[in-house]
Amino acid sequence: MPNMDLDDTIAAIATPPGEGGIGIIRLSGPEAIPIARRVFRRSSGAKLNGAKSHTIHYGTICDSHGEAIDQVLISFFKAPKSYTAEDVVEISAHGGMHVLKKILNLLLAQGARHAQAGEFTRRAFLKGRIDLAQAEAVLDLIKAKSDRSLDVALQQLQGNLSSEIKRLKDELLTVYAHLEAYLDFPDEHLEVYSNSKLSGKLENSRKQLKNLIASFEQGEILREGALVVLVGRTNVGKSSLLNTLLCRDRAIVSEIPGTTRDVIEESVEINGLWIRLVDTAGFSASDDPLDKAGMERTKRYLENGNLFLWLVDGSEGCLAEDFEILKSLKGKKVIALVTKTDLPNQKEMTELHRALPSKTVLSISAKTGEGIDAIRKVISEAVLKEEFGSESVLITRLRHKRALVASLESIEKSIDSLRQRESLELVTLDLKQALDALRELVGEIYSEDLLDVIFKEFCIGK
Ligand SMILES: Nc1nc2c(ncn2[C@@H]2O[C@H](COP(=O)(O)OP(=O)(O)OP(=O)(O)O)[C@@H](O)[C@H]2O)c(=O)[nH]1
Ligand SMILES: [Mg+2]
Repeated sequence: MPNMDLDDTIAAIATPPGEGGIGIIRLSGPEAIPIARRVFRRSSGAKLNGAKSHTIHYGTICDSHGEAIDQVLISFFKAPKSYTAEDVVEISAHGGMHVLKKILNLLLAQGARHAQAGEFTRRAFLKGRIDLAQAEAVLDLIKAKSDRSLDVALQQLQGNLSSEIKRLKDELLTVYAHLEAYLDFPDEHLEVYSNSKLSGKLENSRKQLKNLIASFEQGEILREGALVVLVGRTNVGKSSLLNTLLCRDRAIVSEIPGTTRDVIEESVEINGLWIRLVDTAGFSASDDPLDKAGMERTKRYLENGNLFLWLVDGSEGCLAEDFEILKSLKGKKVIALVTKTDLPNQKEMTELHRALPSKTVLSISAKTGEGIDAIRKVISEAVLKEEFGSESVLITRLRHKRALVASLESIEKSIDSLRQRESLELVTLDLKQALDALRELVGEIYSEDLLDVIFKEFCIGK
């Protein structure tokens, strides 16, 4: 990232492009307050001298010739009690792009530098106001699309993951410091932990790390959305169900088999969860090249779905082809939906009930709405695991998981070394690596490249 200097003052429009009620421009750095004073006049025309931290003032932004640009509210936050832990000024102007750009250009002409993406949050991290996991949570919170993903991001921002990592680190550090002291001062007859006490402590850390790593599957689903895939023969009602769950007419529905040929993915919030619903081309043995291409695409989704809704037409019964589809879902989480229950002549589904537990079979009608709320309930129950309540600390990012796995592997190595009665130096070395991996997770150790990768996902002005 070019021109990243922590000693200069940065400025950016913090609200999204387009027209809005208000638009906010943010300034941060040592010159933030002097620059703001130069461009702001109180409504009385007086300059703003000695504005206190955490105060808001009404007035006008004027250019270098004294020409008014906009009437604004201006807020002052003096270091370190601000978002970046630097002096920060926020100008709430009218929310039009032209006026906001004019004010921004004025600030740049007064010596501010245009901020890079995520640079305000990067400064908050570099100044120690938040750690790296919290900085990432800022982005997750902005991008959250459901109650649960918002909840997880907010808890991470408030430090629940950071405290958990700190606790793990402290436990390892106690063992590490003890071994270091013992090795550094061999003549002082310090008492070393017994092998079993050491193993017990490391085993305990191992277990906690494993539990945290195991939460990733759930955490990732909450952050990125669960992939729920609708599969079934042609004409069983997949697209009709997609439309019903989305509450809009998204996919074409017709009585012609093979209507849907491409995969359609749309997102929707279901009971507080972000769900990526996928309608697929119906399974068919057709030789038509377009049908075949559609089937290929459907098959790709069979690998990655978190949950599969297997649709069977209740007015036609469960046919051999239906069971073929179920076979291709072996090992996956499947819910069977018997569709079109509004039609007469519903067929017996004895074999279907025999093949699946009763809790996972529902009868539905996209036409009358029967069973649709029940599907929503079953989807959310299948996606949200009971053991992860709203208070649980969840790992939501691959970067965090990788750091925890690295830490776990080092601890397992140290446990092995102890078991094989290797030298304590070796155990200490592994412990140091386990600790370093945890430090990387919260950003006590970092590279500029890593920060570039993390913060480039942010918008400018955050
Ligand atoms: N009576 C009744 N008809 C339905 C219901 N759901 C779907 N249908 C009808 O069944 C036919 C096929 O519906 P689609 O939703 O297009 O089925 P599909 O599984 O997407 O079919 P393909 O895209 O060809 O694989 C249409 O004529 C729908 O109107 C239902 O609940 N009740
Ligand atoms: Mg369809």
